[in-house]
Amino acid sequence: MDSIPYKALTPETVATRLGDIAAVRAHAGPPESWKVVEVGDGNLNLVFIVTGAQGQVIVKQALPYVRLVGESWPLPLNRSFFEYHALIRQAARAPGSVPEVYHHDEAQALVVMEFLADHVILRQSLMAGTRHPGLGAFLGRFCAQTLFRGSDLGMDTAERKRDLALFAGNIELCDITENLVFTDPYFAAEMNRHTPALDPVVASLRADRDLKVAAQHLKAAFANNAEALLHGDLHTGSVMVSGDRARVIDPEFATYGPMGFDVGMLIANFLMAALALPGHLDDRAERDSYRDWVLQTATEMWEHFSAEFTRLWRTERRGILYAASLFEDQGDGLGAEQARLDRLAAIWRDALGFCGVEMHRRILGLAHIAEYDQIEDEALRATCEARGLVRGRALVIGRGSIRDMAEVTELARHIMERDYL
Ligand code: SR1
Ligand code: MG
Repeated sequence: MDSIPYKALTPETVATRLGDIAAVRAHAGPPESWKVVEVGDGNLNLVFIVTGAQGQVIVKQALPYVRLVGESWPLPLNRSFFEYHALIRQAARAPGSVPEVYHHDEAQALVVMEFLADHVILRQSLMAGTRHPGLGAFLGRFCAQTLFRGSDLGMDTAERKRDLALFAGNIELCDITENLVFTDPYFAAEMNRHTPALDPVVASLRADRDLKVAAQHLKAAFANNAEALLHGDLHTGSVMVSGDRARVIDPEFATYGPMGFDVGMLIANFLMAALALPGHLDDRAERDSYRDWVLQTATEMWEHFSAEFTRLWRTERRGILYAASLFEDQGDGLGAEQARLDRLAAIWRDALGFCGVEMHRRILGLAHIAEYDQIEDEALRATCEARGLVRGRALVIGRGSIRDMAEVTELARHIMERDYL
């Protein structure tokens, strides 16, 4: 049977098009009762909230182009297929950490999933100065479980190789990351934009040979080191929160890459949230206290990542790497520990570098972040962004010598008191 050709949904067509799907009816009730609104505010897709007699669901559908830019930038629909496959793997590897998937239609490029009642996007919450207890622990465990269990440390070799081949098809989204994160910020690429007052700092970054070389080393690591299945776009816009609950969403950029990429992107987005606070919280004492919470959350994320990675290393290391037959089975538990520490050190170093380039691209590239963009006072925005650029450089260049999160957060505090313009 021929499948129905793809058609972008509208609030008016959702009930007709999805009303017969049992999994959707089971969660939302009969389609006659549905009220549908489109709420997508991301860069790429349509997102509908369907509210019915029985409950609510989210319908996420890919558009055949980049929503942020328009039809002039075509983008394949198969990103929905990769998002679905990433979501079901994350659900298995880190139970309870992602929305439940109810239905996937590959031809229509859509995923129907759990509606996260009362949740908001973490980025918005960070601008509002809201605290979320346990967030760092949740994110650290999510990264450790998805990355360890999605790598040659934890996976069966045949499954891993099949999976690597499957996600190798996510070409165009990888291409976006490769260009937007690692290359475009470092020259005057067509779609870049930045706050004009940053010009002198931007000129000095783009003339910085060491920085450009380091960014390309990081790009090589992203492109060549298929260490684990990554979320691939793990910023604070890809996390939803409600009090002490959190879920990770939007893994359409999923690809095999270095573990430090997800971890570093998260750290970057916490650092930028802290650096942008002068634009959002006026009261100095409140701002300093909230900055400390944000930095502490980033620290806890790394600590919980390390602790959970360590636990998994000791209890679930059943993949082809660092076989127990070479270490524990020979009475050489210390050898396994030495290898674990080496792996963690490599992830840490990578994470710092990825953190730095993520900070640069969110200030200089196409896809900015609300924390900076919503600072209306242009001079203040430039001051905050300049600190982000300087901090980003220090992380990229210093990634081999920065020891721990205490050093990272101390430097962030220091930089927040300085003016680089
Ligand atoms: C053209 S897509 C721009 C950015 O939006 C996504 O959220 C990713 O971060 C991507 O780099
Ligand atoms: Mg996204």
